[in-house]
Amino acid sequence: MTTPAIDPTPSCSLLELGHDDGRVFSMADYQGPVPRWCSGCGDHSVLSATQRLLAAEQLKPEATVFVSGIGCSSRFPHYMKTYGFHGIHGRALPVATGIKLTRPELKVFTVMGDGDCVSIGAGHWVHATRYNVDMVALLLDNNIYGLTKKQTSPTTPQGYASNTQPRGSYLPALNPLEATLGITNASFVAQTAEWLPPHLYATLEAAYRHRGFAFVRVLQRCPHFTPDMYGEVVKDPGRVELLVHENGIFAPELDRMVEHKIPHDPADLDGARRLAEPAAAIRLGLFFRDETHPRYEETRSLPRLTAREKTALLGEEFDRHAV
Ligand SMILES: Cc1ncc(C[n+]2csc(CCOP(=O)(O)OP(=O)(O)O)c2C)c(N)n1
Ligand code: SF4
Repeated sequence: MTTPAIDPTPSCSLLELGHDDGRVFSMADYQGPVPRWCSGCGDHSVLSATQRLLAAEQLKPEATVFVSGIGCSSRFPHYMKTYGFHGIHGRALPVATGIKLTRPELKVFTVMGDGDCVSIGAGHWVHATRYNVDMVALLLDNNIYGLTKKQTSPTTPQGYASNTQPRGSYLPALNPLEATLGITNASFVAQTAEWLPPHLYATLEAAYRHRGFAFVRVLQRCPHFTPDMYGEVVKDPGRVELLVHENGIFAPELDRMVEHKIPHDPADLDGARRLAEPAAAIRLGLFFRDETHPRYEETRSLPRLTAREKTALLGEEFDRHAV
C-alpha cells in the first residue's frame, strides 16, 4: 500500500469529491518516490506519461486509484501520489472492478504485466472486458516475466529463449489484441509503444476519456532481460504502421515521423480484428471503440450505504438465521 488509509465511512460526500475546490495540480502532485525500475526500463515512460495526463486532466489525487498485481510493472501504484493497491499476482482487475462499483466517483486505473493480465489473470481479463466497467486497463507488455527473472510469458515470441524455456518458447505467442477484440462487449482496444511518447500520451488520453473498459496494450522494453526484443523497431520508424482516422488517436508529432499509415475506422470491429493479426510491422493506434456497449455499473443500482450500515444489515441477516 502506498497512500493514506481509506476511511471506510468517507467524511466527504460524492458531491464534494467532484466539486472544484480551486486547487491546481502539477505533475509533482502525482509523483511518489523515485522508481526502482532498471535504467532504461519502459515502465518509466508510461509512469511519466500517466502523471502528465493526470495533471492535464486535473484529477484529484484523493479521487484517483491505481491498482496493480505483482510484477515489475505492478510497482506502479507505489510511484503515484494517489490512492493505490498493489495486490496479488493476476488479481488486479477484480480489485479494480470492486473499487469502481463501490465508489463510482473515483477514477480507476489498472496496471498489469503480461504475466499478470494474460497468464495468471487471464480469466479476470476476459470477464472485466465483458463487464465493461469504466476504467483504464494498461497491459505493460514486455513479453517476459521481468520480476521473476526472464521466465517465458504467453506473449514471448515463439523460439525466444528464456530461463524457463532455454531452447526457445515452444508455442506461438498469444496475441492480446486479437484476444480482447474477440471478447463479447469489448468497448475500447488500443495499442501503443512506450518509446513513442506522443503516441503513448495520446492513447492514454483517449483511454481515459472513454466511457467503459479501456484496454491499452503498451509495448514495453525490458532492457535488463530482453534488450534485443524491440531493438530494430525502436530505431526504425519504417517498422511501425499507424492506424489513422478522424475518430482515432491523434499524435501529430508521430504522424510526421511514421510513413506507413493505415486508414481504419475504430467503429469497424471486423477490420480491427484483421489488423490485429500478426504482421511484419507493429501496428499502433485505436483498433476499436464503441461507447454504446452496456457497462455493468449501469445495469445494477445498489443503495449507497456506509460501511457501518452494511455491517448492520449483514448482522441483521445473520440474526435471521441464528437459532
Ligand atoms: C500466485 C503467484 N504466482 C506466481 C508468482 C510469482 N510471480 C511474481 S511476478 C510474476 C510474473 C511477472 O511478470 P509480469 O506480470 O509480466 O510483469 P513484469 O515483471 O514483466 O512487469 C510471477 C510469476 C506470484 N507472486 N504469485
Ligand atoms: S527487469 Fe525489465 S521490466 Fe523489470 S524493471 Fe528491469 S527493465 Fe524493467
